[in-house]
Amino acid sequence: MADNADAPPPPIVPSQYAQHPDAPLSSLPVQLDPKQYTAKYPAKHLDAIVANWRLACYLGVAQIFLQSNALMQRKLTKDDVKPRLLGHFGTGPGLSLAYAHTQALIRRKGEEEGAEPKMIFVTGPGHGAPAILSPLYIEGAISKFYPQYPLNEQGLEKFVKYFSWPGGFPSHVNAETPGCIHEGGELGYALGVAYGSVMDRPEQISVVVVGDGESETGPTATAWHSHKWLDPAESGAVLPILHVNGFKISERTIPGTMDNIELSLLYSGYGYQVRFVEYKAQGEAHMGGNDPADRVLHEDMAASLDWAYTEIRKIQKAARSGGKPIDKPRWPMIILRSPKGWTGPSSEHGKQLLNNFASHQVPLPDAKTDDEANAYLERWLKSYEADKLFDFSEDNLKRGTIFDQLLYEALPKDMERRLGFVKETYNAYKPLELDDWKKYGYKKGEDVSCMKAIAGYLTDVIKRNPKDFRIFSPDELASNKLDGVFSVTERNMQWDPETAHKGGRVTEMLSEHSLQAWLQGYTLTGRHGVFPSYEAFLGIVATMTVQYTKFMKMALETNWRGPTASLTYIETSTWTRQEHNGYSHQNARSEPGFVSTVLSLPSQLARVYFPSDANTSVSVIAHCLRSKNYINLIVGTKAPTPVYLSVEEAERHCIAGASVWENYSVDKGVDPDVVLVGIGYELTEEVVHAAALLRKDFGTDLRVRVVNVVDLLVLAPKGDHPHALDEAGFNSLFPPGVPIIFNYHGYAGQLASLLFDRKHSVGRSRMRIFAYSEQGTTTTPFAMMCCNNTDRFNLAAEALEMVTLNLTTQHNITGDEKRHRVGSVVARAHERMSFYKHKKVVMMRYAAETQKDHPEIGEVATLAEQ
Ligand SMILES: Cc1ncc(C[n+]2csc(CCOP(=O)(O)OP(=O)(O)O)c2C)c(N)n1
Repeated sequence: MADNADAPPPPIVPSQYAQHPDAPLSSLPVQLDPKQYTAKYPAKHLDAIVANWRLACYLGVAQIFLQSNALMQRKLTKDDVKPRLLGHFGTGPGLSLAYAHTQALIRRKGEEEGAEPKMIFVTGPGHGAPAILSPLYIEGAISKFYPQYPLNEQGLEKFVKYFSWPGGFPSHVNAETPGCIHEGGELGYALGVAYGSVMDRPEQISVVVVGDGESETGPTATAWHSHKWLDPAESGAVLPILHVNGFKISERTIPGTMDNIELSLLYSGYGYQVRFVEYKAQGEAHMGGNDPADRVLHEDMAASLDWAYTEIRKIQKAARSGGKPIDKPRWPMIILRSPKGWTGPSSEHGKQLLNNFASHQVPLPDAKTDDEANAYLERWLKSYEADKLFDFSEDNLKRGTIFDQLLYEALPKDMERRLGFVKETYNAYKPLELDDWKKYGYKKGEDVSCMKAIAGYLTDVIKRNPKDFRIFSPDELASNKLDGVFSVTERNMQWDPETAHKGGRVTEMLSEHSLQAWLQGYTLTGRHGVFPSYEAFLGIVATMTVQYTKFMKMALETNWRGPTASLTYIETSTWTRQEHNGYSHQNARSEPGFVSTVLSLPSQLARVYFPSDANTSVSVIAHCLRSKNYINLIVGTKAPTPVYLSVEEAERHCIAGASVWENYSVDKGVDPDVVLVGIGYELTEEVVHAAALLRKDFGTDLRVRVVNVVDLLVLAPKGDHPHALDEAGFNSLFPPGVPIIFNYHGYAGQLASLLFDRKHSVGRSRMRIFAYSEQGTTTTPFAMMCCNNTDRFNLAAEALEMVTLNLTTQHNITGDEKRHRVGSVVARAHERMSFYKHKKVVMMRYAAETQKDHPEIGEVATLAEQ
């Protein structure tokens, strides 16, 4: 197995360019004669594509501008124009073009092959929502999912008006958009999402439009490599369309400054065959999508999609027919060069609109207030000749539409294949086959790595779910001690002969962005995955997670999307055990960081777990894999550590989310003078040791309760989170008036913000929080604790101080009890506190002199006398 390689790696597989080492650069872009392809279709088919496109462009402009008169059956007035002109036009015609041609391709291939292929459409420039909503309305998907917008005159008026209108469709594609599988606000991850959506779906092709501005983002730049993790035998294909309209909001794009040779070199280097489809002006451009150059481009686009489809099928056939898969297949891609603001007004008051960033958003912003602009808008809308594409005859209305039948000649016949209807985009969830986690538990007292315990469970998940579950990991599976899964699976990199074509479930790329995007695409189309990572670096995907959660929240608010598996992150190699990698790897995720990120999500969707041993770890991962529609974050340690709880105890503890650890508390934790709370494995271990120190010194005179919190959000304010403790539950763990010391793995602020609203049941002055405080260096594990004041000596000293202050001011302790207990604790408190502080200094000195922790530190904490 690759992980235990005892032989040198196989030689690098030569690229296909190696067969033509002397080929001139100009031969890199794919050459084809569009007529050869389009001659095969009836002329009506191309007319139908053009009609779909022009109508979609019209409806797109209408959505941006009109609150009434959507059909333009009377003269346009300023009153017809919306008060707020929202949405983006510039990218629209290119997007609608790609959409119309994808639908037409499905139709053609269905006619040729007998069954229409299954495709998904992913819109990178999600700000161009009107351009996608329009064809969705034409194909019937809007009316299916939103019966308030029927395919009749009133429905269309309403559909146009309610774009970017309170209560209507938002300005960016999102979960409310049929067929959509990504949040279209934050640019950059459409390409990766498209790749995730086809993994383990051999029959599926996802067409994705990537904006040329979007292509400048880090997530997109890295996602071009995604095909290297796509085995054409087990997975489908992605057809990227890079939309080079040359401009972003107010600047040229990088691809917009590159010639065809430069672009071919770049994308050929990523491993693609590049086909250019270009708008080549023939004289002055007309508005309305009806100039000769438009028709030429349509022919080229149709032919190029046919070519791309054929190339995809060639690669898949070679891999699937039992013959020899093509090494390093060069997947097709299309670079579409179209002018920004295509089909729109070319200039206004001497200002260039067409082919300029000025048309990025709304080209005629004064259309409501200025007569000239309003008249220009009217000419523009009319230029699409949409009136020729409506058919209000009774026969047509009976068919359930108001659109000319010509339009349907370029749409998939099978409704389920129309891009807004594809089931995989909205209702494909199937639960995993999962075994009872308790079979994967450990004996109390054993030393077991929490991550190895999780890997043990995941191994079984992989065996039971060979096609629906993947691990997306940034090159750290072995380092994170999750490599036990390699007993049943492999990595999945297709350019490495050692891991190609083996059905591996481990998808490892050193790009957290790509992993996140793949996981999203994979999950939103019905499958399951986990994302383990070094704790220090998961924050890289924080904004993507936030965007994804927005998608999920809105998905839950639609009544037509089914559930999706939760996204489950496993953060390990935490700051507490990054003493060897040093300060750069010591992050509990700086604010705003990953725990903070998850805590800031809509609370009903967020879950944060800090398992405290191997058994709680297995219980938590099993729970997370069963869950739906959440963002689960598990933060755990990877070093072998004692199993504190039996399987049964772990189950009870995880159900409660937090409980008293009686075995480490005085008198089972009854009637405590102080509560020590551990959250996170190492932090809990220090709590257990601090309790042991106090017990050793004070016996039962000082009543210490140890609490562990495994489910962080039990501490959330009541009513804020489904897991939040109610007041009785909170008081049960933290009796009123008793000092509490939290030893928390994350940042103090995270915990403080959860506890802030507990003012009634708590009284915050009796709490102290010790947590990671950005102190660290290359040192020993215990010295890391000391740097952050989360060590046992500090906790014991702090506990004693709080108890002393509390006991000396409590007036209800009287008589013998006062003389005995208070006297014996308080009288010795100062001397013991000084000793603990001294001991800490001794331990730090020992670490500095020997590069190891004092042997006493590693001793197993003693159980309380029972
Ligand atoms: C990550 C991110 N940064 C910035 C923006 C703001 N923004 C919205 S549209 C846009 C320009 C996009 O250009 P491009 O991808 O080429 O799309 P198109 O020109 O087709 O509209 C920008 C920068 C964003 N949405 N996401």
